[in-house]
Amino acid sequence: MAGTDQKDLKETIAEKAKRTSNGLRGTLADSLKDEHTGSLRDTDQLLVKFHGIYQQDDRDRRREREERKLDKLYSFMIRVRIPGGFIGPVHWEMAQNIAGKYSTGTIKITTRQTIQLHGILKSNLKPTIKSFNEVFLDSIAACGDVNRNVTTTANPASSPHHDEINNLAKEISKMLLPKTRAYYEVWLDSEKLVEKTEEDPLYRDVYLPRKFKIGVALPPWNDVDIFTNDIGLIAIEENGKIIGYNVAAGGGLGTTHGNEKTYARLATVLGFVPKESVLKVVYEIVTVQRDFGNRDDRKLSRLKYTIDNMGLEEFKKEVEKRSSISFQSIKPYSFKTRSDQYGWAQDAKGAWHFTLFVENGLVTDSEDRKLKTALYEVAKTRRAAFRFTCNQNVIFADIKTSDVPVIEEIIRKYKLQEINETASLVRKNSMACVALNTCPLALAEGQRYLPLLLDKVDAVVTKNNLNNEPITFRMTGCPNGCARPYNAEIGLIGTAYGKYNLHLGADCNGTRLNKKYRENLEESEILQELDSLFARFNREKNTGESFGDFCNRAGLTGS
Ligand code: SRM
Ligand code: SF4
Repeated sequence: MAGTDQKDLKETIAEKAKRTSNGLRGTLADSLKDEHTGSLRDTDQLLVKFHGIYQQDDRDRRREREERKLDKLYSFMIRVRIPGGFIGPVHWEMAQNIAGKYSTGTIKITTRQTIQLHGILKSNLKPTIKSFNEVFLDSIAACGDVNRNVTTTANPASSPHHDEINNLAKEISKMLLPKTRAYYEVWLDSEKLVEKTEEDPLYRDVYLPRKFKIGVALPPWNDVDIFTNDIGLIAIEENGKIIGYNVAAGGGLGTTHGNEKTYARLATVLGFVPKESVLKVVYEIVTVQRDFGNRDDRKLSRLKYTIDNMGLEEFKKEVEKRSSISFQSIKPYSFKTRSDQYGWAQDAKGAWHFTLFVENGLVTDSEDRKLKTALYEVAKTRRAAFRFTCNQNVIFADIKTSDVPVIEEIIRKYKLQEINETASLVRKNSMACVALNTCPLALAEGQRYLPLLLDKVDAVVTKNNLNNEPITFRMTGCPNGCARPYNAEIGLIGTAYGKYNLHLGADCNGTRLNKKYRENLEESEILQELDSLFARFNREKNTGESFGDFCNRAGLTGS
């Protein structure tokens, strides 16, 4: 093996792709020009994720294309970077225009407060990114082994400190962006600014071993599902001011069926840091993960494994040493809900916000519901901004009192309030991931199936007189956990087409994981199990006890 050094022998394909990428450029420019295929070169498929783009193919059409001896039907998904989930009306209007012109037309609000477009052809990638850039939106680091979209408690009416945590999310996002100009060169045809790869003291040429996620929560609201993040910052308020943050680390949900070494984990609260120290601490947690994270096995490389391998105390000490900041004792806090506050709410500054339930985050027009048209009209008024929630919903936000009637008129015209009012509580507390037909990892359906299943679940709920119970119900098409099913009161995790593991026993505020209760259930079995569980819950629950707490108390958490 002449010319192969020790490093090459040990290095995984992903690590080598990063190290030799020339600042994430790879051969992307050439891949894009190649008109013989709708696909990118193999290594470029890995690198393009750091630019917020995934290569996919239409899985519904795989068999037919195979029979016709055709290549897969390749297209791309773009995920925009929107820290805190806030964009203006101009941005939303542009997103819809782009969606109509270059993608399937549907916009997906994700579980991390941003939006995705699917079905973009290779030749339309550059025009798409250029159009987003016209309104100063980008997709840098929305995916890849770097820090991803930073999430926050969504509704400004939750606290007078909402602006402050939003600004923090933006600062963190900016601080942890890769320094390379590759995005601008590849997609926006910017001139090459430097011959050599740009200096990046954080990511260097190795980036992180794996994806990295950060959220900021304002108790008592936990819509951001703070403990599922690699770093969760919990704002602590004293005397009407945010004085600092309890820092939690090591959350992550992805597991692999059959790989016992993988597990879902909620973040552990390390301690309190004053607000002037929080950026430094966040930065150094990231450098510890960069230097200590597992680069040999991507299944075991998230921060949760790094912490468990190092030991919590050792990990804490390393962060303290690097940041020269000592964690103080954890300050008291408590979460009371993960639900969005549907309908109108006014914030401390007097602005109004209308939260709309968007089932599984899919903004589209159907025969009986013109959701996309309604959102476009709201944007056109320029009287409301848009805030996405980690529950895949949208808030028409920051509306002056004098502008409320204009927005109300659109809400009435498109019967949006009716969506909020007619959806059952379980449905309003449900989420599904994308899964089929675009997700290459899906074993079962997600967002296409959950609404149909919930029609039947709703009937079982009603039969058992539980219509007033806001039970969290989450479904994913595989064990990666994109709709955070591992801390839902009812979690359904796809194992094969039409089959799901049923998990029970998480609490309603997102502070306890559930456990696997039954395996490989088909729809009829799911409904049967839920019927008997709901009947028992109705009979035996204590006053005020949530379904998850009941399952946990009753030991309904294991096969
Ligand atoms: Fe996710 C991979 C969709 C939130 C854990 N996720 C994927 C991919 C990109 C599949 C792939 O690798 O090719 C999916 C694209 C499907 C498609 O066609 O669009 C995908 N994940 C999503 C979204 C769109 C689900 C949704 O319906 O909203 C969410 C986008 C969030 C965003 O805007 O950034 C999404 N993914 C999550 C979350 C929830 C969260 O972050 O709050 C998780 C669990 C938390 C965590 O990270 O542990 C999550 N996604 C994963 C994993 C497992 C990671 C792991 O540590 O094992 C994968 C697979 C992987 O990384 O190898 C994955
Ligand atoms: Fe795809 Fe699995 Fe994530 Fe669902 S949970 S989007 S099936 S990776």
